[in-house]
Amino acid sequence: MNIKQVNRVKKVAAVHDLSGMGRVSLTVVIPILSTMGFQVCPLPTAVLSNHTQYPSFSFLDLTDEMPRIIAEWEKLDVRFDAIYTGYLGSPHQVHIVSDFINKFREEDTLVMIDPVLGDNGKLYTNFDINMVEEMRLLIANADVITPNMTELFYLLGIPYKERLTDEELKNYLRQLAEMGPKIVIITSVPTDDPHKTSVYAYNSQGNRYWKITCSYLPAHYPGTGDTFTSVVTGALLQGDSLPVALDRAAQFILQGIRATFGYEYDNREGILLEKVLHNLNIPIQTNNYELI
Ligand code: PXL
Repeated sequence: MNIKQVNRVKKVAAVHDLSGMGRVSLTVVIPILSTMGFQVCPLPTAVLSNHTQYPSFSFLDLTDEMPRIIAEWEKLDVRFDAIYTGYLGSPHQVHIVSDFINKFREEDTLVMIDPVLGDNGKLYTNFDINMVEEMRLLIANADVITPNMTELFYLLGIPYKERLTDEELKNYLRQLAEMGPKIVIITSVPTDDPHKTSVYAYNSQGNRYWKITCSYLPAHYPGTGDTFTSVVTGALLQGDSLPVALDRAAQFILQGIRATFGYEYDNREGILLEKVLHNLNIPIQTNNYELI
């Protein structure tokens, strides 16, 4: 083995935007994966003053810069243990990111794609159906995808529906897996009990479906999807099984929301991540996962 090419600390290429205010994308991905012991190498997609759930924002699209960054990384002969993509700055970036994955993916590389498109039944400001169509192409490259309920329906091209049975969810999970990814995880699924929320997952290698249910507090914080996927990425990289990775991520989100919820606070700033980051290094206390 070429000694130079061993990653003593595992490297994650993180393809997300950098937003100055509101904890989303790189400002969430970097602290979480660093705390879990991984080196984050950002390939920024855009620079924003703040995320797009505020009424206004500045936006610098880095589509033209990304191929230059990738070309330099090729010269450095850098190797990644994971490639993790999230919020893209333009639909065209899908082609740049697909090429990047094809060039840098090796047998053991984890390709994690969070198909960031929208929330609460709507696309984020700036995104249109063109981004949805491109995102359908991007997920074909993934080992793992983590859509929320809104993204699930946009990716499948069917109308949004809030309440779903386990059988419907299993069917949708399988349909998404048929689009390419080996593992599909659906986050923030409402349950019959308004005080609970669930995560559903399907691993096509083994054909098993998992469900994790945990407490729900009635508040919306931007960036919790990025937090969830970042923890799952770190957990899988450290060798956790899929259901343990999901448990770890769901419990961390709940800790973050509990640390924030009691304050009178502008929720657009996201959860008070800094208060709970250290929990990522504590073994998880309970397992809630079930096979469905
Ligand atoms: O967390 C998703 C996200 C990422 N990046 C930007 C966003 C959002 C959600 O609003 O606006 C810029």
